[in-house]
Amino acid sequence: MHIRIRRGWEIPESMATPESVFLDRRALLGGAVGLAAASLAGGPAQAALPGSGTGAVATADLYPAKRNEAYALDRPLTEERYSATYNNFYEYGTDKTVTPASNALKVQPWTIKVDGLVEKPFEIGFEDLVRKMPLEERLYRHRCVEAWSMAVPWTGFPLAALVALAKPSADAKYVQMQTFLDKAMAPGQRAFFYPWPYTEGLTLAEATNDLAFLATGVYGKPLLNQFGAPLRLAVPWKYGFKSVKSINRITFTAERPKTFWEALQAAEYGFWANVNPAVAHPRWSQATERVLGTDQRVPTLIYNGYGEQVAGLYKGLEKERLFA
Ligand SMILES: Nc1nc2c(c(=O)[nH]1)N[C@H]1C(S)=C(S)[C@@H](COP(=O)(O)O)O[C@H]1N2
Ligand SMILES: [Mo]
Repeated sequence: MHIRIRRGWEIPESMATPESVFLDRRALLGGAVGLAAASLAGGPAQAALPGSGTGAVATADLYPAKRNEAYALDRPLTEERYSATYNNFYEYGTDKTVTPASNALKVQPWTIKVDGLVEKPFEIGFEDLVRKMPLEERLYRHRCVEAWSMAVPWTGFPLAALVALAKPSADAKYVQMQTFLDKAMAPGQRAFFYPWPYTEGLTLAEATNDLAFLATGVYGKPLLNQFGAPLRLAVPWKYGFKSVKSINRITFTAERPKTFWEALQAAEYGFWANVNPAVAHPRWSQATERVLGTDQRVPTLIYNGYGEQVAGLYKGLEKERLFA
């Protein structure tokens, strides 16, 4: 039997959910679109982890990597059976059950193109890249803009290490990261009204912050496809949509990149997207979050609890829409 002391903030969802969230939920179920639709409902609690996704088996010998204890958690890890069966990966469908469809993702071979404002553009095979990089495990929180959260053990390397490899020139101000574009491999990309490929971006200062992480694995093994194999971003102080999956191109630019969700719906999803419980989404509150795999709803923290590491990045940017 599993007994656990409930901490102060771990109050049941029924007690913590403000009425506005219940109302929003009803509105959403009444026919809202895309990103929000499945958000506030419960995740499927499947008995066994489906054998979905091959991961990058050629690099399986690198796992598990040594845990970096500097990145500790204030909450239990989300069990893999929940986090691996409740995913946002629009390339494979707009509901949370993309796991079977994401079997179509082929991650071997996988090449990453590094271009734009760099000393010399290059392409590098995923396996070459990952074997060059200092792999470590970090426990990170993840807060989706849809008001659910998880806590997972990513394996990967600091994005700063890739920036160093790329040698951006002095006029580079942003790092744009993109997912592959291949309608045959990703049926979701046949939906023409989305601005494929999925594109995200950070300022160079954000990208070289210690917390910005490129994940190649999770739960001590290579990423399963549904997590965004073979290479995905993890920027835990920002809403989850910033953490772009299945990256195959990294471009250094002088101009702020237009991101996927910004292109689709700029009023709701901006470039900065830093987590802030005090700034509501236009259609729902961000004050609390449902913890995946539990019946709990907990308060959301400013910068998702990572303010000490990242708040300084935003000094002088107060006029920007930092929290949406
Ligand atoms: N390419 C791509 N990356 C993506 C998404 C997506 O649909 N496509 N969804 C984003 C969103 S909204 C979230 S919350 C996280 C989900 O990551 P997870 O499935 O590993 O929990 O991936 C992000 N990265
Ligand atoms: Mo998300």
